[in-house]
Amino acid sequence: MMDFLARASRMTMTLVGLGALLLCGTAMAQTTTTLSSATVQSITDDGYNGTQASMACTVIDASGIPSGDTLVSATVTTQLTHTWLGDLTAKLMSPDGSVLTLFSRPGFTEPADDGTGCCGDSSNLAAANPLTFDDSATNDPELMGGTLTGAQVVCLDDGFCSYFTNPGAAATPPASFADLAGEAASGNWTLCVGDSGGGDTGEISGWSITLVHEGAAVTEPPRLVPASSRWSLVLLGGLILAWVGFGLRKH
Ligand SMILES: [Ca+2]
Ligand SMILES: [Ca+2]
Ligand SMILES: [Ca+2]
Repeated sequence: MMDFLARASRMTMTLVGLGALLLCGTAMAQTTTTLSSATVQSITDDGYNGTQASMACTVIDASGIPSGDTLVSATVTTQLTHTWLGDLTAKLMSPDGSVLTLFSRPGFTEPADDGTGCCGDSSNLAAANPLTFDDSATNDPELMGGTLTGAQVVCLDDGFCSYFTNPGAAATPPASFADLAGEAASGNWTLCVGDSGGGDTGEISGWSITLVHEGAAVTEPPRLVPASSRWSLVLLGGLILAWVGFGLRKH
């Protein structure tokens, strides 16, 4: 008899718990949005001086994401066409105004983020061989092209197509995509590329960004149970009473 009552009590508690979950819910969905730009923007040869104004920039409009959503994580894929990649510095500007340097003049330890000094890696970048920047990647972009000779193309000829971010002499934070977590996801994301050495030229051929974002946590207020569910609860209650009664008669 005691065993039966204990089982009945446990079942009742379980049903009460399930009912509470059905009546009060917490909503916080994560969404992944990938947006791309096919805008071609030529990069001024040897024009970089450390300012955004001295860089070629193209914008991805992410205003379709709800304005209250915050960023969880991001990755960027660049399509750059350029010889002598060591000329280049690439930066991502967030809608909130943060500047994340993806890479800074690979192969050259620049004394400052101002375009002075010379020279980085001589390998090439091609739009047909896009590069992905991702916190979980294992390749350092400062070593980009380091195993290639002459005019070989990164990713195509060395298989190194994914990199983490390395700001070099550029100001931090942010130093990684993780440092942008909690910022607004909605708005304009901008890729800018500057060139710090004369003679080799190129362009931004396109790029894309993948944004993982989430809305604010919302605890929904308790709801009145709809009429159809009320009849289900009455039926369930009746079944429990019948089961308990049957158990009592048996004992
Ligand atoms: Ca460097
Ligand atoms: Ca090289
Ligand atoms: Ca150049």
